[in-house]
Amino acid sequence: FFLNIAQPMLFLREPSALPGVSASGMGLRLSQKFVFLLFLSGLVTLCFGALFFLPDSVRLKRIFLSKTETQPVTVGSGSENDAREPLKRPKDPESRTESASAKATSFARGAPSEPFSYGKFKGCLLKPPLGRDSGRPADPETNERREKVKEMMKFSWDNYKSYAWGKNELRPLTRNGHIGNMFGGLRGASIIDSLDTLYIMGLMEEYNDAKEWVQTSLDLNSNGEASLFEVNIRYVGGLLAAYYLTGEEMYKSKVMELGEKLLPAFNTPTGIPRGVINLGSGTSWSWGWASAGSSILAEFGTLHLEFVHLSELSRNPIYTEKVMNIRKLLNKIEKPHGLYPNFLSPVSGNWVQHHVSIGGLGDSFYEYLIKSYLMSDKTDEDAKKMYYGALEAIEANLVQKSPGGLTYMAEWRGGILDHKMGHLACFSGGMIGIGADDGAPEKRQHFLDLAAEITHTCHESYTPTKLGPEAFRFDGGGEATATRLSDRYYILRPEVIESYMYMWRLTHDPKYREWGWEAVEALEQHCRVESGFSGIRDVYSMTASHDNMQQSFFLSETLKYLYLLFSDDDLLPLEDWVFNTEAHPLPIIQHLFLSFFPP
Ligand code: DMJ
Repeated sequence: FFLNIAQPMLFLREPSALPGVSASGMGLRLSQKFVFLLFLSGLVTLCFGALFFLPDSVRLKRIFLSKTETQPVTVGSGSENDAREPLKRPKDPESRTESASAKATSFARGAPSEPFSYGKFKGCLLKPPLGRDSGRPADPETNERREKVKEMMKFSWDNYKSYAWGKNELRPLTRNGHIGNMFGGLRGASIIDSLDTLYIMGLMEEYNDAKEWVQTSLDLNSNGEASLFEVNIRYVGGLLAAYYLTGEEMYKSKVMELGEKLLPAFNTPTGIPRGVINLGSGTSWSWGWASAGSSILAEFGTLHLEFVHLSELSRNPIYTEKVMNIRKLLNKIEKPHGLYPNFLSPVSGNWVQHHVSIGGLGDSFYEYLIKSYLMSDKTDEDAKKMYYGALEAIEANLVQKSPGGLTYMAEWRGGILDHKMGHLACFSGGMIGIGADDGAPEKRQHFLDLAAEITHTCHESYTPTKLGPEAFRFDGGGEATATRLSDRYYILRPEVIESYMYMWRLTHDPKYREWGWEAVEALEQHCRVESGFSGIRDVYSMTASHDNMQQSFFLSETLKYLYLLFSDDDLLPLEDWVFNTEAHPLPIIQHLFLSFFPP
């Protein structure tokens, strides 16, 4: 492009240098050419200039400018040396407030210019990731319970290895593997989802088998249709966590390779990604079932944590830019009663339907707001504002009290309440709990109480098998009960146990460990089969009908949260780690977010 302009300019400067051309003829042709070339170069300059003045010129600039030129601009007057300083966190958690006020100055230094250093990262953690003694509790009964959970993990893993190795999930009744169509031809979802669980449990032989499989057999050159959300939370999240915990560079290169393959999903008029992407061709489209080609809030809103870490590791802001663009749009768009509906058009950037839910289709969007704030070491103020704003709207419009006194979150359909809560929505007890401390001072206790009430309601739904249904209702005389046959199944989901784990860490109320143990016993009684664990079709029947599926999130989340529940708090301490929505731990790094987006 540049050469085509430069060549005629040379020609005009030195016409006589052209061999075999008479002076007069040359003069005539020269003047014609001169006018033509002048016109042409004017046109080209105009077009080229116009590209840079388009509203979202960042992407275009990226095409024309070198990578270094696209790095964020350094603000303030920090020296070059300052810019290269490693990102530091205070060693003393008490001094966190001080660190927050120091942040503005640190940020003035701009983006880190050195490649990511694992050694420096480890030095920034406040505590050792596995604690003093791998989180082993002093109390013998708790330790026994923890050992039981570890045994369940080993049992699930061994059976997966025997009958489904390399496939996505184990079918424990038929003793074979399941591939499914969520991961676009990627394999080994249970392996990727298990890496960090095996590692923190000290199941090292199993962990090494998993690591070797990733090294030798995880093929990222697949050509199928993948859910952007599922690949992100399980594969990207799983590989990131494995890297941060172990420092194995192989995980880092794999996750970088995979991250790049997800980028074309964002090539839409608004930058809101579509739900499905072909990992080979990069073509993307919306789910057939999503109304009017829309994208789903819980899907495009559950990328932030992983994508910010992809930027951190690669030192390439593109991933953070993609998720910041989503946030920008969500911030700007008008929200009915302050609520975020579940469906948004990636073409117009408008809501498509006014259905709001803290359960399926909405859930982890809210989770990622508060976790983005926490993961940035409390520097990402926008995420904080959006989270507490959303929570206020949820409290004003969705939070209800049942006649029997149970607090629950209803769903909202264009202003009409559906008095139903999904199992998925039960993560919100934990979410509100971890966000309580950073709310307005007069609201902190209230948030903690609300978190405890929601967790209590979800525990109430776990009856009589002591496992809970997919959805439960509070109308028609029901109190946290599935009134429809089709809502009675339990597929080894983690959300209720997830909330027990957070509430335990926050309050140390022994009831959460008791409730967790109830769940362990119920899983053993109703879901354990000869060759693994299986979901069940009816939580109200004491005779189990199994669904023949050991979900990968059982290994990644359910068993991990149970293990953490019975461990000391110094195993993956919350001062240093946030869990992505698939329970993969990602580190809190001071300035992680702001190093690419200074305030
Ligand atoms: C997991 O994949 C994640 O927790 C996700 O956010 C919701 N669904 C499953 C577990 O139920």
